[in-house]
Amino acid sequence: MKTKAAVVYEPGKPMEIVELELDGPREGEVLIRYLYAGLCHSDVHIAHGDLDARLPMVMGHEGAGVIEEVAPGVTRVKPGDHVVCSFIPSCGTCHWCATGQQGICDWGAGILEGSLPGPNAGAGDLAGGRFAFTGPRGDYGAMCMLGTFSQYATIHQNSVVKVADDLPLDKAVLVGCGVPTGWGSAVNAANVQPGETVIVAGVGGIGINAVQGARLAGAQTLIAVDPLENKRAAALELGATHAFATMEEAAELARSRTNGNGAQKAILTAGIVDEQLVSEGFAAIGKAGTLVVTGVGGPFSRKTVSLAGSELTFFNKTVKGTTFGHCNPTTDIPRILDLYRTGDVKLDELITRRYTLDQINEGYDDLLSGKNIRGIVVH
Ligand code: CXF
Ligand code: ZN
Ligand code: ZN
Repeated sequence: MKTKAAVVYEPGKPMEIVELELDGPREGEVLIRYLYAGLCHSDVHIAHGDLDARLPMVMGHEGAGVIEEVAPGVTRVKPGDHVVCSFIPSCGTCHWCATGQQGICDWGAGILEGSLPGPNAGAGDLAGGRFAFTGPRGDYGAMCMLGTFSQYATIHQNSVVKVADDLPLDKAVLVGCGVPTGWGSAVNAANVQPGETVIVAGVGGIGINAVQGARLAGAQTLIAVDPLENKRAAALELGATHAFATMEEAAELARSRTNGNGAQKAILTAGIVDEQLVSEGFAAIGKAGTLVVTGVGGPFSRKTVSLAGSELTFFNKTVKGTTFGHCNPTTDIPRILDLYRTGDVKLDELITRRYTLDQINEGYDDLLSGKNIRGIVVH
């Protein structure tokens, strides 16, 4: 069948809208009609060449839609089911899935090749090396084995999570990457406890959800850091108790709330985390504090960082990296959606603007200029 999709052909060039041929589902795969896709900074990292990827690639890794067709061997979903896609698949049987760590399933984060995690993330092929999209320039990969900036895609059942029919998919789409990555970085990775002083640096599409997670986990002083006023305002709306433009101001407040010790937890979620932010975050946490670093599928993935050795050891500090906020897609996507139903996790408030697929480059211009918490494509 034919499908219209937004494709990156060359790093640094705008995405192009092209018509592609889509091969139907084979063993274990499904045909999905995407209804909505989310705009995440990681697409830009590939489009700009910060992350190595085989091109051309159909972009987009936040998606929600309807299952149109299933191939033999599919047990997770049936035609007509509403699903949210997970940017990391969960095979259910690898060591990580079997030990409750689906967010690093070998299918999605298996082999560190170049700067991209996973056997398929860099090439965008399906399991077995097959490319479902083909077009004028041969085989086209699908970002994170999804390619949600296409009207239709053939994807593996391991990449989808069934959701209730009455959930609005334009909100649920955000629970495929940005929301669990941020929320889980506070709830799971940082393990925020009631009464703690927590700093979240970078409160865009990921960090705003770290704020939501930390609030729900009971943070007492919850400090958002972002240079942009609109982001700080959104963080205050969604649970931050304070918001500053710099980490220095946040660290000072954290010390004043902890007898001079420093924050119990700091979470770095900026689209571009750099070494300076890591050392500032490390300095902002106190004795026994934890610094969590997430959302860094950009230039940071090629960097090394230095930490003050004496603070690391004398002060029992922990530095923790996290992908997908240590969430398990098959259980945490429904869990977060349940919290959305009860009003404990806000999703509607995260959507700044809706775009057509043809407006995709405008959407990314808005993302890069800091206008959006999250933009979504309405297919
Ligand atoms: C990214 C991580 C790096 C590879 C592409 C997907 N995750 C979410 O944005
Ligand atoms: Zn993402
Ligand atoms: Zn697995």
